Amino acid sequence: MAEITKTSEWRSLEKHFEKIKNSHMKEMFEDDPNRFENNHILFDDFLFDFSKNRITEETKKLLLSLAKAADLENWRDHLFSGEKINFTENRAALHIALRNRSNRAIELDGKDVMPLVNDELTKIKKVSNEVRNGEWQGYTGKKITSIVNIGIGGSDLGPAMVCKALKPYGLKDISPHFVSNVDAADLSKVLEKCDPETTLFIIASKTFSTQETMTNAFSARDWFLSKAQKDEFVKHHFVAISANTKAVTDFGIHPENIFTLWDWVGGRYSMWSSIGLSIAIYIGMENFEGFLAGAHDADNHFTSSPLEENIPVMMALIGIWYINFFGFNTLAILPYDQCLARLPAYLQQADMESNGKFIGRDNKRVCQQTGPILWGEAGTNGQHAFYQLLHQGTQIVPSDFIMPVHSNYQLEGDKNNHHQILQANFIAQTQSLMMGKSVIDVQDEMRNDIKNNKDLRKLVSHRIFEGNRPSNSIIFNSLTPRALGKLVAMYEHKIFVQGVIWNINSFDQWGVEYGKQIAKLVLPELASNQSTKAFDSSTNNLINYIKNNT
Ligand code: G6Q
Repeated sequence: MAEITKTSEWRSLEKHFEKIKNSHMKEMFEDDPNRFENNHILFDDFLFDFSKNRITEETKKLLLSLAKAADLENWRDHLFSGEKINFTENRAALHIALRNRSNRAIELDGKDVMPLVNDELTKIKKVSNEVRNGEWQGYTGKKITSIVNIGIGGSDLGPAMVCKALKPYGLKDISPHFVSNVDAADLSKVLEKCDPETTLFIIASKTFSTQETMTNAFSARDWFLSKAQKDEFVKHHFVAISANTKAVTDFGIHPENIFTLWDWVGGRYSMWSSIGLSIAIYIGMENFEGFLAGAHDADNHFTSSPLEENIPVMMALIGIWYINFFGFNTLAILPYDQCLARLPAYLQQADMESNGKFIGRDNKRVCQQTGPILWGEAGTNGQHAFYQLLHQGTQIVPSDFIMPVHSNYQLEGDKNNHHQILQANFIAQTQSLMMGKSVIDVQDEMRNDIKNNKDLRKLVSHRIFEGNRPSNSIIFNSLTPRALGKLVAMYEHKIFVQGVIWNINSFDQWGVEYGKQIAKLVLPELASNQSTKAFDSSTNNLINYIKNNT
């Protein structure tokens, strides 16, 4: 493929950008009474409204041509047919097989992977049922009441986000905990809440060599054995999910307690696999299957909807429009549901680890910006903090507003309409970011309060809102396992589409591997009695300062 920025489609977008870069959405809405009609997609109970974006019919047409020029449809086929598109690791990216509820054959190296996936699901079902119904007992015969997932990055963020989001579906007498940071504070705080007799540790690590996870796993085992005393009891309290069976066995986990992961499942795409065991235990297998089914619905939508009616495709193209043409380099994820508080962190990994790359598939430096800096916070909390910058900052932050129509929570006899207030805030924000507030409106508003014209003139400019700040609105019926599966999978495909257009490999993560590598070089220097000269002067002095003050 030709360098994307050199294609005629890219050049047409550049020209078009010059034409519309100063257009205001307010006028676009005034000019076209059907703007919403023409700029939203309904998919099951999902409404994706992208009308509050700085796009015209022409923009959409040109962006869709860009997707075609990048051969998107073919790449989508490569992804779904198990080709080794993660070429730097010689791996397929087959997370879609993990949630393939149709059970159609998906071949890798000429072999259907579905029997493997189904066997693993059967095992997840068996263990999660046993833990939930008390058949799985601790070493003193007690039922499990705490599950502690020890993992980091892709082996933590997904299950942690989902268990929080789907708490209303969770079993009341089991508490899920997540330990990721090697900072002892993380594990200590969780252990304070647990009893060795009733705790099941899930050691989640694809490689089973990640320093943070292994350190926490060894400490958890020490904590357990300090009470249980006998190694043979480890079997009742430790299970592992890994692609590295040997390392798991060496750690002392019973072979029956090992769940398999394959190299074709990337860490950040792994919560659909046995990495989701904590989810299945907490919300039950039926709900976990609902979650998978939601993702499968999104997969079908992505593969079968025409590009212009395809939510992940349109999300991706709008993102490209902002990042590569307007130079708006961040994306805010703003869920108006407290249960989705961890969604921004989850998507931050999914997006930034997948598309934070400067080398293209052609092994050359890319000529355009790639993945956005993704961040966010649950609404309405963000409104009382960083939304100031969204409304009046010099940088423009395209934002995704996400909200269910019905909340899973209702206060008894709720006379105060919590959810309606939340909804009103969501709508008010997207509307005002788009519309802004003009000088005349501000003057009218202030005239009653400030009688002195001189003061009025001075203060007006501070209260003006330029508007024209873009947002997507994603509204769905309620936060069910199926809806959550759908939502996350749509973002996964949005990320994929952008990776295709930027011609990068969205499925490796050499930056993460680099972090793992360098920490191992520093550790012995910190541990030795000698002062270090191994690195640059800043690094040496930081290490020596810590040692001198320990
Ligand atoms: C995800 C990344 C990374 C990974 C963690 C944990 O895509 O590869 O976040 O999940 O580094 O790795 P392990 O599961 O091997 O411990």
